[in-house]
Amino acid sequence: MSEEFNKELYKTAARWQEGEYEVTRTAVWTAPGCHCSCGVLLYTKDGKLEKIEGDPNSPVNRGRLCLRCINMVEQVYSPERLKWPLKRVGERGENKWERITWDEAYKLIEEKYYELKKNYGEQTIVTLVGTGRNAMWQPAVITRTIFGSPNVSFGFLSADSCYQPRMTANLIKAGDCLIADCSQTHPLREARPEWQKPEVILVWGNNPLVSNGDGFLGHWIVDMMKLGTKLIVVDPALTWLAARAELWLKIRPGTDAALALGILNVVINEKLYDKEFVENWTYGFDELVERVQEYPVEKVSEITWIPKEQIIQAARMYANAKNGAIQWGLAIDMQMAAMEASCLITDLMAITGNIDVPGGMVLQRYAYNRGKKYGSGLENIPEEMLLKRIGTYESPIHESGYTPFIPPDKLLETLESGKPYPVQMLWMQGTNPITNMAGEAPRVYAAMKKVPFNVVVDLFMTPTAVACADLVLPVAMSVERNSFRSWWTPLRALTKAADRYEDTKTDEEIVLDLGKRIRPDRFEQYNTAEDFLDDFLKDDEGVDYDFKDLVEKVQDWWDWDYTYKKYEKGLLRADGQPGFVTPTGKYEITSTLFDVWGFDSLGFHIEPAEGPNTTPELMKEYPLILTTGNRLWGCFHSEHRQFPTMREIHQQPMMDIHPETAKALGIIEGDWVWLENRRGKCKQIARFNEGLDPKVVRGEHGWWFPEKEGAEPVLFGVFDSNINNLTTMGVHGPTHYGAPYKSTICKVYKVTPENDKVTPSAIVTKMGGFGYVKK
Ligand SMILES: Nc1nc2c(c(=O)[nH]1)N[C@H]1C(S)=C(S)[C@@H](COP(=O)(O)OP(=O)(O)OC[C@H]3O[C@@H](n4cnc5c(=O)[nH]c(N)nc54)[C@H](O)[C@@H]3O)O[C@H]1N2
Ligand SMILES: Nc1nc2c(c(=O)[nH]1)N[C@H]1C(S)=C(S)[C@@H](COP(=O)(O)OP(=O)(O)OC[C@H]3O[C@@H](n4cnc5c(=O)[nH]c(N)nc54)[C@H](O)[C@@H]3O)O[C@H]1N2
Ligand SMILES: [Mo]
Repeated sequence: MSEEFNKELYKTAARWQEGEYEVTRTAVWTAPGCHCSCGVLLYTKDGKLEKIEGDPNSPVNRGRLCLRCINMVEQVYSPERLKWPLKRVGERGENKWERITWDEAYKLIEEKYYELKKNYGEQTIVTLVGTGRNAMWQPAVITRTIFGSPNVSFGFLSADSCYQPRMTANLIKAGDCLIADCSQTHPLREARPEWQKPEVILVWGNNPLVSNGDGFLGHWIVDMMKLGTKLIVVDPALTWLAARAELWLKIRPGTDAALALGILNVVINEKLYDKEFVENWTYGFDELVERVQEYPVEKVSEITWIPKEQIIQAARMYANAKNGAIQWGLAIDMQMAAMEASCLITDLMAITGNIDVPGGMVLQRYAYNRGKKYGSGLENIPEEMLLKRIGTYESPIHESGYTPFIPPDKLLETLESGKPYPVQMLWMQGTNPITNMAGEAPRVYAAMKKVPFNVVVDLFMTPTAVACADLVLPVAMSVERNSFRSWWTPLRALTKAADRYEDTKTDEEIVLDLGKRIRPDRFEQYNTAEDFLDDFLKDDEGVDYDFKDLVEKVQDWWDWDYTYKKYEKGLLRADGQPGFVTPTGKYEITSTLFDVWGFDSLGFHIEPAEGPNTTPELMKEYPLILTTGNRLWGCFHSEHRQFPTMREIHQQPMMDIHPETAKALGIIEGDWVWLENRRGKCKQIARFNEGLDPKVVRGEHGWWFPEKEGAEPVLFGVFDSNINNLTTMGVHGPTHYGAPYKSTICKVYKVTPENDKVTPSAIVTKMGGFGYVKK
């Protein structure tokens, strides 16, 4: 470990006594929600968490913590937490429950399972999972290894439009994922002799200081800025980083593929690319040269609303930099041309010679290849069962098994039509679809109600649980669980420090308990959840350690492969040859896999499904472009609304609007306004934002009101401010990846006593919805 860390001041042991506190040095992940897993010191007394500090010796966060973590004590002891298993007693939606024991809950699940298996087949059990929390492999194992069903869906996230397009582009083109190199997780950090800071970071469709998405801590960018790195930011709104950038490209939502083509046009035509890399390591460059000629900067400027000069300047600045990183985000995935934009931006990283170089984009795998995630348990699904996956036959990426998921939009159609078979049970672990994840939430609500038996495994009584669940299982929080994690950040133990809250169980324990009951043959070797973790940790060749080692040697387990230019050194491919893990061994600008799937592997622009150029008629009624879901400091998706401190910071849902636009609509800042389009409406509070184009508004996602009545028609007010009353399901580009969550349209008008007599929640739960039928 580096001398940089002050061992005198900050201990490096896994656990010690400090006065009356026991201090556990570990990391937290979820629950409650987060992508990050920062290093922490947990201070407990008599098994109770009393305070939490950032671990100064953690190379990941170096002592820093976000407000949600600092607020952990309030969250762990929130009286709102689910305390024991609950069985529905009233009608669905009445919010009437009876306390049952875990044994009774498991018996109920077993009974259902055997009944469904006998009468309908295991495939009629479908699992919905959420984003990258510590509830990824657990529901996957329950579904595939225990229930034997092949149907795991990324919740109801339309067109898998989070991270899947970006990762797929990286993987098909470069064979591995590409992560911006801020020397982030190395103990020596900036002191590594072989490292150089990125001269430029292009922050694209991402607000990393708030979101810290996919394990990338936003403050690493601030660290780089302090070293002199310059920023280019692509965002329709003026973010904190955009305000400090050399160049801010204020893009029209949903046109990022066009911008990428414009930038590539300049890079290629001005010959700013890395000729050596292109010549020796790429496949299909000439086709890209041809393609970008279709996108001269004038045309791109028209499509994206970004001045031509800025596109040229951005291209020159990024390509001329000695090394440049791209920190990209969700907005790339949430558009029709998500896959196309992802491919093009990956190409930009490649042809500028920024792959696997210091301060560029490093080719990464999970630490020690320990990546137990959504694909877990697939090895237990026989071929004939795989053929029963819902909806995959229409989407080559899904059918080929390239993703472990089934397509969410097709799942919705299946719930509605009962074809190819009626779904009999939904297992939801770590997702709250109608509140947050699903596009067209009212439609998803109606479809989920039709499923005969639903289980929710969560921390809180959510609107989804009240509306649809028959059984609710309470889970433990991060500080109460033993687990581990590996992502683009090092492998780390998550060590239990606090006693278990009431009668909750960890996600891992639920896997074990159910496994022992339903598939004892597959679970007989495990006695505790820790045995299970040991097994996961040990299954890679060559490394022999167990969970206990991981906990105790907390200081030793920081790992990232920081070798650069691995493709030159034969370090990527299983055959030991130089090259990338692709069919051609080259970086694939035109993808052989895309050819097989029948997709155009060179990116192109796709207009948003609704917008000035596609639906000019509709724009007369809904004249504003709506982007949704910009992240909030204190809330992770639908979570955190029940914690008083987080609500003090985010009291109500806010929508951003340009003051001129608001003025023309008679709206003053702080007014409640309706956002409405063909599919529905919701209300949020207007907040002025001069950094937006006057024709663009932004609405927050994930809002419900735990303080309101749970029973329908109120249902915690879940549809009242739900931006997903306005978004879509079943609308996406040709690859089935990427839905326009961040580029739809709406109108905005003031809420008045007259137009606010019937709440959207009542409309959806009692009046059959907003009446929109897709034509
Ligand atoms: N606090 C908090 N952190 C989170 C989450 C959370 O809910 N809360 N969610 C987690 C998850 S699952 C994810 S995927 C990540 C996502 O985190 P990010 O990738 O940061 O995504 P967003 O905050 O949705 O949007 C980022 C930026 O994109 C801009 N934007 C909107 N539309 C467009 C567009 O069409 N093009 C471009 N270029 N930009 C656009 C928005 O104005 C915003 O500033 O955050 C993760 N982290
Ligand atoms: N309009 C719009 N909608 C969006 C987005 C947007 O930008 N705009 N963003 C989308 C994106 S990128 C994503 S990834 C999805 C995310 O959607 P989801 O990941 O499904 O997030 P939530 O709906 O908040 O549901 C998460 C639930 O899991 C519970 N939970 C938290 N931690 C744990 C745990 O460790 N174990 C278990 N068992 N449960 C846990 C929480 O209490 C919560 O009820 O939302 C999407 N929705
Ligand atoms: Mo996400």
